[in-house]
Amino acid sequence: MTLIAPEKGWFNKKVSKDERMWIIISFIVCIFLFVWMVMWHVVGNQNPSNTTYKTNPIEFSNLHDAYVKKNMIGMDNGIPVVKPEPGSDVVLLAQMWRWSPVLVLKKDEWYNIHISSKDLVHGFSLQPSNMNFQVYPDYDYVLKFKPTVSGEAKIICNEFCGIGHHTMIGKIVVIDSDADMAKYGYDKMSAPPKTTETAAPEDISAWSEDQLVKGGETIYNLKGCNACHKTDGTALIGPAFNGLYGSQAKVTENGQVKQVDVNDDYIASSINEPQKQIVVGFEKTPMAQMNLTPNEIKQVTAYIKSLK
Ligand code: HEC
Ligand SMILES: [Cu+2]
Repeated sequence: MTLIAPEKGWFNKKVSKDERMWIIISFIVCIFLFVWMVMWHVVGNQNPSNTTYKTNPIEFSNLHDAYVKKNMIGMDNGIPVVKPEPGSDVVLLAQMWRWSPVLVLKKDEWYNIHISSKDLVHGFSLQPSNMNFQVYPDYDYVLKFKPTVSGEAKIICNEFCGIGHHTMIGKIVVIDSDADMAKYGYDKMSAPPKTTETAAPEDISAWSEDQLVKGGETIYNLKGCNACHKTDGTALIGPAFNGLYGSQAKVTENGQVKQVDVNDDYIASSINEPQKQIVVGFEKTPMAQMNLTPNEIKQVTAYIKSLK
C-alpha cells in the first residue's frame, strides 16, 4: 500500500517507449536462459542424465553389504575393493566418514553407479575432474558413468559432515587392462574369508570361535566401524578395540560417571544404544546407530575379544 494513491486510469496509460523496450529485452533474456538451461544438458554435456529411486539408509546399507560381500576382491586401507563387470550396477555408499567400496573400473566402459548416504548429506566430488553433486540419504541416485582417463581418482566429500569430514576420501581406480592391477598392488589381493560367504548368516550357532572372529572382522570393515575405531591402541573418533574386552570402561550414564566391566552385554548395549553409556573422553562425537543384528553383534564381540 502506498501513501498516495496513483491517479485514476493509470493502468490504461500508454507505457513509455524505453520502458517497453526494457520489458521486451528482459523477456528475451529470460526465454534464452530458460532454453539454455536445457541446452547445457544436450550440447554442453553437463548436468548428467540420471535416475533416482527411493530407498532408506537401512535398505541401502544392506544392499551395499550384500554387494560388497559378493564382489569384494580384497581390502585397501580398511575399505573393501570391488572390480565390477562393465555395464553392471555398482553400489557406492557414503557414510560418516568413508566411501565404500573402492571401485576398480575399466576405461571407456559404462557403469551404473548407485549412490546414497547412510546418515546425512555428503557431497560427491570427483577429483581431479570437475564433477560435483550432493548425496542424500533416502535417494538412490544412479549415475551413468564412463571413465575416459585411466589412473586413480579420488572422491572427496564436499559437504561438511562432522569431525571426520576431511578423512572422507574415496577412490576410483581406472585401468586400461587387467595388467594395470599390479600398479596399484591390487593383483595380490585376497578375497574375504569364506565363512561369511558360505554360511547362512541366519544361523551361526555351529560356527567355531575362529569363524566368528573372521566374520566379526569382515563386519568391522564392511559396516565402517573402522572409520572411528582402530585396533592398534590409538583412539580415533572412538576408543580403540584392542585390549578392550575384559577391561573396565569409564562411562557416563544419566550424568553419573561409573566403571563398568567390558563383557558381551556391555558391547551389545554400546552398539544397540550408543547414547546410553558414553565413554568418558568421547562425549563430543556420539556414535551413530549402526543397526547390527544379534548375530552380527556376536561376531563383532568375538572379534573385539580376539584383539589383545
Ligand atoms: C562415527 C564414528 C563411529 C562409528 C562408525 C562406530 N563407532 Fe563405536 N564408538 C564411537 C564413539 C565416539 C564411542 C565412544 C562414545 C560412546 O560410548 O558412545 C564408541 C564406542 C563404542 C564401543 C564402546 C567402547 C568402549 O571403549 O567402551 C563399542 C563396543 C563400539 N563403539 C562398537 C562399534 C562397532 C561394532 C561399530 C561398527 C558396527 C562402531 N562402533 C562404529 C564412534 C563410532
Ligand atoms: Cu561427508
